[in-house]
Amino acid sequence: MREAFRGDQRVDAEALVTRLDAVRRFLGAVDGQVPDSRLVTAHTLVERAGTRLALSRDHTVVALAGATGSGKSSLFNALARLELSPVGVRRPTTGVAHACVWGQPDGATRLLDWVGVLPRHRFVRESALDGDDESGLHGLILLDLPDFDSVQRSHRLEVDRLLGLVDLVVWVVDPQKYADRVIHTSYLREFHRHKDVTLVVLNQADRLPPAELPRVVADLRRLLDADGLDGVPVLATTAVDPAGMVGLREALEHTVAERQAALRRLAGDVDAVVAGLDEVVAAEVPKGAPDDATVRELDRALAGAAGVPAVAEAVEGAYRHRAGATTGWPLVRGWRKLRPDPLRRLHLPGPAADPDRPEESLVAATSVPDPTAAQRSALGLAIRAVADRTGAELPAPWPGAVTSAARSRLADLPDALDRAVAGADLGMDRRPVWWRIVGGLQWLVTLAAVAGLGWLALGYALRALGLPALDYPRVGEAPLPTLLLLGGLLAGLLVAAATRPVIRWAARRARQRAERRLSTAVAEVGAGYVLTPVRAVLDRYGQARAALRDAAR
Ligand SMILES: Nc1nc2c(ncn2[C@@H]2O[C@H](COP(=O)(O)OP(=O)(O)OP(=O)(O)O)[C@@H](O)[C@H]2O)c(=O)[nH]1
Ligand SMILES: [Mg+2]
Repeated sequence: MREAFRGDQRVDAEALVTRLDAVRRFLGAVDGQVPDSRLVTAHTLVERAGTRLALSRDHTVVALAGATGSGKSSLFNALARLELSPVGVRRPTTGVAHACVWGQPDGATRLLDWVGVLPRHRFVRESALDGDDESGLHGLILLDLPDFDSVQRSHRLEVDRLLGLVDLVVWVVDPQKYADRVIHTSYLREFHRHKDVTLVVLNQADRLPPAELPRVVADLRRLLDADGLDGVPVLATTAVDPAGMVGLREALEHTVAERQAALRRLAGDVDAVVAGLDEVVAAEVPKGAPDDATVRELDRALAGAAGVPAVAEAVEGAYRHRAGATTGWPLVRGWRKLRPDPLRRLHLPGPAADPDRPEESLVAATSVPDPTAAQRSALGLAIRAVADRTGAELPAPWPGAVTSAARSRLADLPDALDRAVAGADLGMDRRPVWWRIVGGLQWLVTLAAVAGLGWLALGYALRALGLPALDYPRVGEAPLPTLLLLGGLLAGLLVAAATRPVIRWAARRARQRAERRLSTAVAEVGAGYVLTPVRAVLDRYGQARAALRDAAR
C-alpha cells in the first residue's frame, strides 16, 4: 500500500549547490540594501544547507511530528521494535527529541550532533540483531519529536527548531484531532513547498470502525488539499499492531533507499526562500535611468552651485581687461592695469590638483562666491529627481536605497565642485598673437607721434633761442613732424576704436568656451558623486535579480 511521493522527481545535488550559490550571490548583492530582518530565512538556509550537504548524505533524517497523544512515540517504538521512547498516559509525554539510527552509526553521529539530539537519547538499531529484517531501513535516522501544539513552550521551540533541519517529516494525526485548526494553519500549511518530503499518517486507525476509515482518510485528504498539500501521501497506521505499520515502513524504506530526501528538502527550502524574496526584485532593471533630461538638470544645478556663471562672467571680464591692457592706447595702458583682473579676484585658476591626493588640500581653493540658498535647494531638488526617476519603478526597499546613494556624498560635493572649478582649464593662460600685433602697432604709431612731437619741440626750442630754424620736410603742404604727431595720435585712436568690438566678440567666445569646460568639469563631479553611487545600487539590484532567477528552479 505504499503511496508514491509526488512526482518522484530527482534533485540533482550539483544543481542544488548551484541554486544555493545563487542564493548566496543574491545575499551578497542585497547586503546593506535590504533590511536584514527580511533575509533571515535566506541566511539560515545557506548556512544550514552548507552544513547538511557536508554531513552524511547516506543518512535520511525523518521526524515524527504531531499533537500530543497522536502516537508518535508509539510509532517510533513500533518501527524500532523496541521500547525506546516512553509512551505515556500523562500528556505531554515526550519532552526532548529521541533518535534511532538504523545501520552503522558512524556518519549518523555528526549528523545527530548537528541536529542536536542528546547522546543519551540516541539509539542504534543494528541489523545484526534481526538478520536482514531491518536492512531496508539502513541509513534511516528516525526522530521522535515532542508535541508541536504543546502547553510547554520549550516543546514547541524544540519542534520548530528540528522541523527546520530534518530531511523528511511524517505528520502523525489521530482520528480525534486530525482536523484541529492549529495542526493545519500553523504547521501543515507551512510545509506546502515541501510536499515531496512530507508524509501524513492517520494513526490509531484501529480505533475507527473499519467502515469509517475510508471516510476519515478522505476527509483528511480534503483538508490537506486545502492546506496546499495535494498529492502528499496519506497512510493509515496502527502502532499497536505490526500489520498496521507495513505501509509506513515501506514508505520509509523507499525514502531511505532513494537518498533524495535531504536534497529535496533543501530544494524546497530554496523554493520557499525564492518565493519569499521574489517581490524584493520583482521589477525589471530600469534601462537608461536616470534619463538624459534629469542628468542635464542635475548638471545645471551643479553648475549653479559651483558658481560657473560667475566664473564665466569673470572670464569675459578678464579677457577684455587683458586684451585692453595689451592692445589699448599705450598712453592709457598703465591706468588700465590699476584696475583688478576679474579672474584673479576669484583666485582663478586655482592651484593644480595633486593627483595623489585629490581629496585634500584644495578646500576653498577659489574665492568663487558660495552658492545661494536658492542654488542649494535647486541642487537638492535635482539630486532628489535623479533618485526618484531612477528608483520609481523599483520595488521596496530599493527606492530608499537609491535615494540614500544619491545623497551619500552630498557633504563632499562643495569641495569637489570648488576643486573642479579651480582645476578647469579656462583657456586664459596664453595671450593671442593678434593682441601682440595690435599692441606692436600701437607702439609704432605712438612712437611716430612722440617723434613728431619731439621734432616740433626741438624746432620751437631752437626758434626761442634765436638759433637758425629747422627746415621741416613737407608732405604736400603739411610739415612732416606735425603729420607724424597728429597722424600717430589719430591712428592710435582709430586702432583702439577698431579693436574694441573685436575684443568684445572674442571675450564672449572666451566666456562660452570657459562655460563649456567648467560645465564638463562640474558634470564629472556629478557623475562621480551622485550618478555613480546611484548606478552602483542599480547594479546591485540587477545582480540580485539575476541571482534570484538563477536560484529559482
Ligand atoms: N489503540 C491505539 N492506541 C495507540 C496507538 N498509538 C498510540 N496509542 C496510545 O496513545 C497514547 C499516546 O501515545 P504516545 O505514543 O505516547 O503519543 P505521543 O504522540 O508520543 O505523545 P506525546 O509524547 O505526549 O507528544 C498511548 O497510551 C498509546 O498507547 C494506536 O495506533 N492504537
Ligand atoms: Mg511521545
